Amino acid sequence: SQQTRTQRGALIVVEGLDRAGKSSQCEMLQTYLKEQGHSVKYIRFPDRTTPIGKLIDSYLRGSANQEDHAIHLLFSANRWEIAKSIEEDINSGITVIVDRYSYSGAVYSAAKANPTLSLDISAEEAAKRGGYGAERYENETMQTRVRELFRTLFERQKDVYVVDAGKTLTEVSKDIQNAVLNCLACLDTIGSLRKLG
Ligand code: 2DT
Ligand code: MG
Repeated sequence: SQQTRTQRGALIVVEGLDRAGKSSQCEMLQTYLKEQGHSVKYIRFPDRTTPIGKLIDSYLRGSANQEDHAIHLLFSANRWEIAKSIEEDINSGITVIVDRYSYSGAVYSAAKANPTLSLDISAEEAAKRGGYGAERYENETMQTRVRELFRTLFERQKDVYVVDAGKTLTEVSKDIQNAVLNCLACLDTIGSLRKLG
């Protein structure tokens, strides 16, 4: 007998700022898709109902503290707790709307971090430096793609200082020194403002 294959459901991730209207839009989208005859589920992260979710909830409400890395991993673990059931739903033809996912995980954690230096170099300049090496990721396709993604990720990020790494060793190290001195000066200013109350 021939088995009918279920059409796989879609995973629809909705990301954005607090108060952007994500939850309302997710609800409306869910209603709409149901009217169109789709099987739909709407879930959100953090899922505050699980044991890990309860820890996250008390952190967000300010009633408990967590070390920055620990809370980052708890958010991530919270997604792993639910991942299996999302996969099962999608495989059984249910479309799953997700209110926040790993992009929020990356962006909200990065927003708390210290300034970052990104050493940027073009594929051509890099190639002039005597090949890529022999390890798994050291080939032109991968390097070009990774560079593109770094650039897109850092483009609008104010706390990422992009250094042109195509210059000479001394020039690049001067640029890095200046960036770091700026950053230390900023921390100094913030420090004295804090002391003033
Ligand atoms: P809600 O207001 O949408 O419940 O989110 N957050 C969320 C993180 O910092 N990391 C994550 O991985 C996720 C999913 C964004 C509560 C807050 O939790 C933040 C806002
Ligand atoms: Mg919120």
